[in-house]
Amino acid sequence: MGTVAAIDLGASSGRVMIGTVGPNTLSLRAVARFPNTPVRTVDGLHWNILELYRSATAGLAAAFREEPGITSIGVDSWAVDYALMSGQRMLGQPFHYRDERTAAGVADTHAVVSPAELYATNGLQFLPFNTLYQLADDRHAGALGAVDTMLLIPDLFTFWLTGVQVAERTNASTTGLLRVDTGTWDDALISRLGLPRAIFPRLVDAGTRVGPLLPAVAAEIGAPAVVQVTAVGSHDTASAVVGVPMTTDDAAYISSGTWSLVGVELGRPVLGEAGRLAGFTNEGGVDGRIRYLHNVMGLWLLSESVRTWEQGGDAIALGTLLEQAALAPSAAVFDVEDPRFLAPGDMPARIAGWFTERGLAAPATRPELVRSILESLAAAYARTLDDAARLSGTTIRRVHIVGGGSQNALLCQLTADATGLPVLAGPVEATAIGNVLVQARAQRLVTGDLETLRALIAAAYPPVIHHPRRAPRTSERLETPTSDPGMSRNP
Ligand code: LFR
Repeated sequence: MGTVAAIDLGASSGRVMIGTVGPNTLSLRAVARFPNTPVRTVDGLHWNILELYRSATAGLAAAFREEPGITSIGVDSWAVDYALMSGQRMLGQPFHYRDERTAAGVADTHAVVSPAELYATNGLQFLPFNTLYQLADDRHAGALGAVDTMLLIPDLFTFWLTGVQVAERTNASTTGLLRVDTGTWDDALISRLGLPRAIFPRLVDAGTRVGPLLPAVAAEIGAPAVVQVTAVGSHDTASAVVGVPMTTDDAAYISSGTWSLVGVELGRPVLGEAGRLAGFTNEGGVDGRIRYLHNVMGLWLLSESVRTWEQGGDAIALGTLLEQAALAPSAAVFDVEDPRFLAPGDMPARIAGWFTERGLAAPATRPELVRSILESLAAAYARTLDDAARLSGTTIRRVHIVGGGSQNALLCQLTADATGLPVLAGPVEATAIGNVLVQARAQRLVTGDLETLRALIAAAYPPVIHHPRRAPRTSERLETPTSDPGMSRNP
């Protein structure tokens, strides 16, 4: 048995957790939680990355005070965003993916490579903030001149902790510049887009020991200098999927937080046009798995609504609001996928606008609006799972919800109702759990494949089951038989 520490940075908050792991043991405890509040300056929306690093290292210091025997640290965060480096120096503050600067980058990129051609090689769903579009904007702005390295956010933290610059592969797969077939940087695409090949660091897999802490960092956080930083599934969603306690191969997952990542795990990518048009991505998972999923807008709709109301001067008790929403009658459903909901802003007004533009009555009260958001999310989950099963030729008979949304009983129940399938809720900290377990395996505290790790999670954090309150809409809906026997869910 041994202990490791996970830094898990989400779009609205971060945490440092200590994980204790053995062949039959798994327990996590949080030692630090801190907000992640972006900052808008004249050039756009940025992450407050230094504040995040300060909070994370303060959390590590607390972790080592509590548990001096920690042997490894791993970092995960949201995907796609990056710092531009010149030697050891970070040039400017990383942009937030919700900054709207990338429209020109999308047009520039698609003028060179069509969306269909991109999908065939990188397998990625179109999201206007994918790294390749952001880099196109940097290139356009002349910001790449002095740059010798691009580091994705978790890789930046790993660099600050160890002095070693690498690109962890699951997160690199979200840049759009990695080939989905080989998992290597797409040199041809990089050159066609006029990007400097040299800025893309050496790729490493989750589980790689990147290096020991820099002596100065070890001293600052009170850690022994031998502590290793281990690459984990550094894309938070990759760690979250490791952390889904799937014990059967007919399970789908929803990683429900700021975003809802809805899909299945596959042994190999699905690259057809139908998948591209349905917005499905083939992101790289831990152990070479494929995360075949779609980004649904997520609880951002709710958190941004709450932020809007609070800015207006009202104190919002979210718990009470959710209780009232649970008692509210069934609400009208809107399309959560509408791009108008992507950028920060007055979400209640935008949602109302969606209804009124169609001559429909918008939710009249706050509980009704909350109910409408949750029902709309559940409807989008059901539609997306339907697509996932159809496009990948898999059968889905149960749905796991992990992350913050797993604690929202109303959302879980509405999802069970909308899909007609049992929803298995939890663990809430699936991402940190996935982070911890990949480190623990690299430290030989546990052995085995992802199924072995997930059995450990299922035993330590038994999910709460929400049964559908009515039969599936159609019995066949989520049960598309496998047409290609090679398309096995697990390799
Ligand atoms: C979730 C997530 C998604 C990614 C989005 C932007 O936190 O990492 O997987 O599409 O954030 O990076």
